[in-house]
Amino acid sequence: MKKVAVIMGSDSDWPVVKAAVEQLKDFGIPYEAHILSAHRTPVEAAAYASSARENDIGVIICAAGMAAHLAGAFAANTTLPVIGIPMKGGAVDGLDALLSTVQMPSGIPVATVALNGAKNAAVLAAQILAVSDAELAAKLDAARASMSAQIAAKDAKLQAEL
Ligand code: RP5
Repeated sequence: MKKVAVIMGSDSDWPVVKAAVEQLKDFGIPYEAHILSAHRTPVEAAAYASSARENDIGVIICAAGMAAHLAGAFAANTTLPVIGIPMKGGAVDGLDALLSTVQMPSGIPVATVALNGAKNAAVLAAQILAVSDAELAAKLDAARASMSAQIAAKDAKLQAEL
């Protein structure tokens, strides 16, 4: 199976981003995680993105806050799918990161999840890899079934209280 690369702009992003890594572990997806910055380590970030495909990576997740150019900078340097996580925080609590991540120019997409949406970034990465992996697709189906069962149990509990 191809790896998922989980990239964050700062170690301050890690407490949120680790939820993506936990989800990848749950699905048994190989991953690597790195701190790279579009602004503070631009050369290293571009080199990582440019060589990602030859390094057996299938999907790249990029988390960044404020003037969040990390996902866009990665997307500019690879044709692998890039998923952006805009991070809450800063003077406008993530609105800047959301717009910086989602408003990409035509032809260079970034699939943007919600503010701090680390778990969904990992699930989306899994769904992309599962296009050509039946075993992983079965794990995704099982996770959906488990979610449905949990909601049904909560509804039954609610009904008992009415
Ligand atoms: C962004 O700036 C990072 O992704 C982080 O969300 C934010 C703040 O970074 P630090 O100043 O905490 O390193 O580049």
